[in-house]
Amino acid sequence: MVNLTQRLTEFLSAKSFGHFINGAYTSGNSEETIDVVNPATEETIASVSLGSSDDVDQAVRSAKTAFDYNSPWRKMTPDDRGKLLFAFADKIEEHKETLAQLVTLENGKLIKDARSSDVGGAAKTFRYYAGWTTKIEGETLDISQAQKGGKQNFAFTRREPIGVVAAIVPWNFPLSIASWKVAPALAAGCTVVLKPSEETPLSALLFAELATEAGLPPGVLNVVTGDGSTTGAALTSHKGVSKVTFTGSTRTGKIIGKTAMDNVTGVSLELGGKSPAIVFDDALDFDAAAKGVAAGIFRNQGQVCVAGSRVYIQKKVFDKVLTDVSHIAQKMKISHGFDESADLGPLVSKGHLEGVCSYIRSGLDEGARLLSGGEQPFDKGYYLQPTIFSATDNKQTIVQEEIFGPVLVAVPFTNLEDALQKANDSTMGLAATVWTKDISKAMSMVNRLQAGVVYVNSPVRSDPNLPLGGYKHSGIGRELGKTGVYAYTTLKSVNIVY
Ligand code: TXE
Repeated sequence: MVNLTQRLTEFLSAKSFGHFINGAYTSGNSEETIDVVNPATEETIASVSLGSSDDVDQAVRSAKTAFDYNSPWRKMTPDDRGKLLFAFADKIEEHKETLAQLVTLENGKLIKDARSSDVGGAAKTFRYYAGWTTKIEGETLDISQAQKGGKQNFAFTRREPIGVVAAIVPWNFPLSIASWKVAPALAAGCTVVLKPSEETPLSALLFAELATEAGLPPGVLNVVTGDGSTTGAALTSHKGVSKVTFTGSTRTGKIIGKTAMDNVTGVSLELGGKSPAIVFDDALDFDAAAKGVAAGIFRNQGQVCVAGSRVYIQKKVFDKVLTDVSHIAQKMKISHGFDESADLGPLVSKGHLEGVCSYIRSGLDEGARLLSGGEQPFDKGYYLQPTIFSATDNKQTIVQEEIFGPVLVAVPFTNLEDALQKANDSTMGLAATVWTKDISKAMSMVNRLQAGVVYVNSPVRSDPNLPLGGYKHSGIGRELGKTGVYAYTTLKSVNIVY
């Protein structure tokens, strides 16, 4: 199908993988393993160890030792820490093709997206946060405490790294989402235990290997593979962890939030979305709007937290815009991820495909009109046609629940108030897009949409300097940007009386 790079061929020749702890592979304490399956061929690529609580404990201890006040990592100047992160970004770039091929093998996504979003995105994020290591700052504060004998106060705050970070990541962007957590945590001076998704653990292991090759001291970045209920739960409940950062489903986010609270551990949660795209009848350029709506839902097979999965189109242009989006969907080439001309690859797993298909059935059962797609095009592989529904009832399951697949549902609206009411009628609030040439209308939407990210006249894209996170059930806290690095610090207030 494709010529794998030499590094990847060598990497995969191990066939079964343990955890990456303290700068080296360990065999793991558990006999249990998890198969990693190629979603395009349904063949097993390799197997990884299912991390036990002992494995997790070993990883957290290693991260704790690396975080010790006298450790080489803690003694490093911010500038040197920055150089290491730059070196890691260079390593990621150097092995771009290897990492991208691995992500495509385990996730199924298009290699061009793996190159740009996952690997390119990870390198960009590490470079961005490498620059932050030297810019973490506290404040000096005038306080009102009277001191006897002419003495004075010198009060200030300092930001300190919070400690060992448990990073739990999903499968949809295995490397870029990992980097949104690992890069700022390391920039702040923390150490990390990363638990990748059981669907996509291999790229995280190679990522840690490369970090070590770039010079990261042992124990600073550890990877424990495994599932959620055993490995993930052991990690989020470990008393040695000072901060849990999670991206995944709202259901799991709630469990993790409760567990973190039991240990009074800091937590940030980036959960799912049901993000609206709102197209007004005065949109600047309807072609661009249709392309933007299609890109917003079909990129990465719709497995994107900010995917614009429900589109609200003003009545006058409803049919026109929807016909244009349907034409784009029908022309999409469905193929395996290594096909450079493909537009849509397979979904990540059989289980996930079945879940998405059950939403399609629910759409039909609840009376939504299927305009395009809805079928599995091939016998082998977890493929699904790009699917478009039209619905009039905003309460239908497919309009309300995150499907996380290439399924778009379109609903008409009459005016701005109607669009806002429908868009905000959701338990989620991660992102939204608005398509109009009227700046007053755009700003009115920007101000009133209940969403953590709003894009006008463009699908949502991530940028290391633009915070990402959600309103309502879409999460707590923000990743990326300055907020993203300060999330891994804790504040100490100091007063020197002199
Ligand atoms: O997510 P989970 P899944 C949404 C999307 C998708 C649904 C289910 O709607 O269809 O979630 O996907 C780990 N303690 N998103 O099952 O369960 C798990 O091992 C600690 C949106 O993949 O949330 C994996 O590493 N960890 C999303 C990670 O959590 C636990 C991206 C995510 O798994 C755990 C992915 C536990 N008890 C899915 N249970 C987004 N926001 O982008 C599971 N995990």
